[in-house]
Amino acid sequence: MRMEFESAISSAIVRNFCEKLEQSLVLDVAIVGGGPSGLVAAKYLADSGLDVAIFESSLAPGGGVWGGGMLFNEIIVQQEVLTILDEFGISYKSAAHDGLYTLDSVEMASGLIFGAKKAGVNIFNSMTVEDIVFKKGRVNGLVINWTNVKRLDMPVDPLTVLAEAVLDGTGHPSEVAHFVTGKAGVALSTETGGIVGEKPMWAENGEASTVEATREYYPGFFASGMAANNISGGYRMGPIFGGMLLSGCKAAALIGERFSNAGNESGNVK
Ligand code: 48F
Repeated sequence: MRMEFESAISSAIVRNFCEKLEQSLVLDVAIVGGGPSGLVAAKYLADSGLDVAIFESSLAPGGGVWGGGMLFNEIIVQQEVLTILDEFGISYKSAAHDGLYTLDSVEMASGLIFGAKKAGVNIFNSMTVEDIVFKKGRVNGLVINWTNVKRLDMPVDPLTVLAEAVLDGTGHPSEVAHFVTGKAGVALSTETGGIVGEKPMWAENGEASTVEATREYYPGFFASGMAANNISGGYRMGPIFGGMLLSGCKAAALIGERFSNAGNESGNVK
């Protein structure tokens, strides 16, 4: 029987979506949250040949970028991240202060998403990470569900995604870190062993501490961006995003290094 036009549309969507999802059930790197740090980390990890997916609870990835500063849709970055913006093809102009640049937050959000996608990252939107897979003393993956299932509190069991490395890019709440401490009940490599909690606004300090705080906090568990800053107790910084982009780069470098070391040990470089 000839396939009707409507059925052809639905069938192609279902087939292709399922193909992407199936490809992402076992990953090298699973990133939670499609904010700026997660998107930058995703692009550079995918560029290096790793299998990477982002799970984003909102309909649109981009996190805190879209809204600029108090919904004035412009954001600020520092000179040292211009090469990252160039690599994503995002434009910027000099601000009235030495070393600061301003850019359109809609271009930045869409440019980061497009860059990550074009590098080969599978991005799943409207999917919430509700737990971690924790086996043999390390974080091994994620537990995912549709955001609306969570919002409506429906009694629907989730699915799982396994990954060699999990990156918490969930921003201020550092949700994955809460699963690691609260559900797995293990200590993170912080001064208290727990989530220290974000301090008030101090822009320069927060920018530096975000990058500093980007690291592995438990075997298999890394954090970037405001999640890292919240875990380690850094200051907040508002609508300046250089630290987020540098944090994404650092996360990609640290996770990438882990894979090259593992590859060198097993003779199995990807
Ligand atoms: O907060 P967010 O933009 O992450 P970020 O990379 O950047 C922070 C800045 O945007 C801004 C800032 C800079 O000065 O302070 O806040 O640290 O994006 C986090 C993303 O994670 C998603 C959330 O919807 C957002 O898009 N997210 C949060 N929890 C979950 C999640 C979850 N449990 N599952 C999936 N996605």
